[in-house]
This record gives sequence, structure tokens and C-alpha cells, in this order.
Amino acid sequence: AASFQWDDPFLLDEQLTEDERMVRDTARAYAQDKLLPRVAKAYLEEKTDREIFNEMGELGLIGITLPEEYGCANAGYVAYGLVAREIERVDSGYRSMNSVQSSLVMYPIYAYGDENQRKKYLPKLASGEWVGCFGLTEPDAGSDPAGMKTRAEKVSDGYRLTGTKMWISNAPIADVFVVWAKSAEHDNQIRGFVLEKGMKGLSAPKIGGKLSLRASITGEVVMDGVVVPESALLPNVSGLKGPFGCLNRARYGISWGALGAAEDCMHRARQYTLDRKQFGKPLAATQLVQKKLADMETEIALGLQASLRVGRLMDEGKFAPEMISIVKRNNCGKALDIARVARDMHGGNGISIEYHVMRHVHNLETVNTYEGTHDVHALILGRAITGIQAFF
Ligand code: TGC
Ligand code: FAD
Repeated sequence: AASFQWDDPFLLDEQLTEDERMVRDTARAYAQDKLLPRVAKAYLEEKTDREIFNEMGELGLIGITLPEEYGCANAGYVAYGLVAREIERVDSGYRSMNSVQSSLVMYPIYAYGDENQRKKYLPKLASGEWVGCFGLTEPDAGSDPAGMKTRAEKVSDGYRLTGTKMWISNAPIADVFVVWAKSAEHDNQIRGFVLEKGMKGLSAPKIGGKLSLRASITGEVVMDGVVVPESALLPNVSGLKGPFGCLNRARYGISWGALGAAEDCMHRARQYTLDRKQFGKPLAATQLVQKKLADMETEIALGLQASLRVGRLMDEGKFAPEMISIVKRNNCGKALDIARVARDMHGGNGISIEYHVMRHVHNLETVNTYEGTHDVHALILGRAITGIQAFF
């Protein structure tokens, strides 16, 4: 019989290709060497380091699934998931910066854009020279994006956009804005537009006071009659399936990322309870602590296998969005539970930035909410299981 590896219980490593392991190792080395040393300060000071986009771009970690002709790595979705896991092992906010740029900005330009749009935007987004953001959510339309108020009306040689997007990752530092609006010219269908920093009437004020994801900047996107040329319209998609096509990919990446954060919490709780003695013995020598670690180990192992399976199906072109709802919902919920228990196992030290676990708890509160809340994914699954929609 093989010996058991507590940090890779189902030998996930063996299920990866050589290329996937290389990508994973690159992302891990970068995250541990370059991101981990700066995260505590960034988090405490609520400062987003713009350079991170250039660094990730240089290593080929942005837009990793897209073709080489646009400056990307042409890797598969398992490789993409592995990158998310390694970056989020350090901080969910850093993973968020990458997810938005890769899945929510580059993917729609690639999948729904024309060749001019691809050539203009993708290489600069891949290198990190430009930062992108994705505006779907509004103050009065979160879980129900069909209720958006942002409007595009036809003007002589383009469109005029009016509306406000809320909770938009990367927005205050973005050069490129993929924004979704109801277009009067297209039967009020939701259409995607690519806006650029500096356009008249476009602003992206920072949302301050966040107690979660503090290393990743978030803003509003205010469009006060922004006039864009015809070439700003993404020509090849119409309706909510546009933004959802991007969200499928980002949600899948989050399912890996959340478990990276959970693994960090578990590994820290294990080491802490091995080192810390109370009542004359290590905390890890108690049954309660061992049960907690066993529960964490189990949920992480099961969740990783599930995400790996979904990633393989995506690479084979055989995925259904509901599969992604299962792993996004389960892995985020489980990661949040694990982080909270790991925080508890650190006792008083657990509330300090130095021990990392409470930062993960706070981050995972957002991760469990964005890209479809835990309960919204339950409703997506409930609808698929019963054939009855229960949203309203
Ligand atoms: P529904 O009737 O279900 O669908 C409308 C149209 O969309 C199509 N569709 C999908 N297409 C591809 N993939 C999917 N996952 C799809 N889901 C739906 C569907 O086929 C239909 O197409 P058609 O051609 O028939 O019109 O729409 P609904 O209005 O009933 O939707 C309900 C619900 C709850 C499923 C949906 O609105 C939802 O998922 N809400 C959650 C909203 C959300 O996820 N927002 C995310 C904002 S972005 C973000 O959070 C980024 S944070 C990133 C970071 O920082 O890392
Ligand atoms: P609501 O939809 O108002 O939900 C509130 C509560 O009600 C939740 O618990 C929800 O599960 C529950 N609920 C909603 N509908 C139902 C129902 N039918 N039945 C039962 N319960 C229900 N959006 C973007 O477009 N781009 C971004 O880059 C982006 N980045 C973000 C970054 C951060 C830090 C945060 C916090 C959010 C971000 N979001 C972004 C927005 C995010 O996607 C939304 O917050 C999320 O979709 C939930 O919408 P909401 O906040 O309006 O909550």
C-alpha cells in the first residue's frame, strides 16, 4: 500500500500533466515569494499594488486559457484553476484581480469581440500593461442582474451609456471597462460594451471601508452619458448569456481558489496546534483538534477532486453551468467554515494579521457572496433538479 500524504491525500499531483505541474509551480513560487511578503501591509492599509498585474503578466499567469497569438499561454482550465488555488492560498483579493482580468474582461473580448477588439485589448491585458474590470452588478441589481437599469441608446455613430455599476473589482485603477447595459437599439437586450479610461462622463470612485478583500481595490462605475463609438459594442453576444458565459469561467476558478485559502488555513492550524502546548501537551494531541483537522482534510480533498473533474470536463467542452454551481457553492462554503474553525484553533493569536487566518475568514465572506451567492447557486441547482424556478 502507498503511504498517506496528509497534504495531498488523493494524490492530486499525480493526476496533473507535466505542463499543469509547471504552471502550478510557477504560480506557487510567485505567490509565496512575491505576494505573501507584502499581503499583511497591503491588507492593513487597504492598498492595491498595481504592479502585481505586470508581475503576473510577465509570468504568463493572466488570461492563461486564451491563444498564444494574443500573448496568452493557451493552457487548459485545470491549469487556470491551479493558478487560482496558488494565488488565493496567499489572498483572495489577489486571486480576484487575476480572475476578473482573465475570465471577466479578456474572455468576453475574446469570445464575443471582433478581431480588431481582440488585437487591440488582449495583448496589453495579458501583459498587465492594462487593467480591466467587469461591470454587471448595480446598486439595485445584484443577484438579479436582469433588473439592471444601465441603458445604451443609439447616437449618430455609436451609443450613449447611462447608469451606475456597484462593487466592481479593479474599477478605480482600470484602463478597460467591460460593461453590460440594456440596449434600446437591440430590443432592450443586454449587450456588452468596452469602455476606456478617460472617456467623457466615465468615472470609477473607490468604495472605501471594506472589511474584506482589502488588498483588492473595488469601486463604482459611473456612466453619465458616456458616448462610445460603434466599435465599442461586443458584436457576438446578446442577452444574459453574455455575462454568464464569463461568469462560468470565473466561478470555476473561484472553486479552486477558495480551497487554496482553505488549505492555507488548515496547514497553519495544524502547525499551530502541533507547536502550541496547553495542559502539558500539544493542542494537536487532543481529540477535538484532531477531529477538526480530519474534517478540514476531508472537505478540501473532496472539493479539489470535484474541481479537477469539472476542469477536465471544461477542457473537453462537456461542462454544464450547474456543475460549476456545485463546486463554486460547496467549495466557498466549506472554505469559509474551515477558515472560521482555523481561526478558533489559533486562540487569541488567531485574530492577529500575523497569523493570516482571520484575513482569510474575512476574504472568504466576499468569495462566498460574489459571482452568485451561496444561496443563489442552491436555487440554480434546485431549478435544475426540480424543473421549477424558485427565485421569485
Ligand atoms: P435565466 O433565465 O436563468 O437565464 C437568462 C439567459 O442566460 C442564460 N444563462 C446562462 N448561459 C450561460 N451560462 C450560465 N451559467 C447561464 N445561466 C443562464 C440562459 O440560458 C438564458 O439564455 P436565453 O438565451 O434563454 O436568454 O436568468 P435569470 O434572470 O432567471 O437568472 C437568475 C440567476 C439567479 C441564475 C442569475 O441571475 C444569477 O446567477 N445571479 C447571480 C449574479 C452574479 O453571479 N453576479 C456576479 C457579478 S460579477 C462578480 O461578482 C465578479 S466578482 C469577481 C472577483 O472579484 O473575483
Ligand atoms: P443581493 O442580491 O441583494 O442578496 C442579498 C441576500 O439575499 C443574499 O444572501 C442572497 O443570497 C439573498 N437572495 C437574493 N435573492 C434571493 C432569492 N431569490 N431567494 C433567497 N435569497 C435570495 N460585481 C460585478 O459585476 N463585478 C465585480 O467585479 C464585482 N466584484 C465584487 C467585489 C466585492 C468585494 C464584492 C463584495 C462584490 C462584487 N461584485 C461584483 C458584486 C457581487 O457579485 C454581488 O454582491 C452579488 O452578486 C450579490 O448581489 P448583492 O450584493 O446585490 O446582494
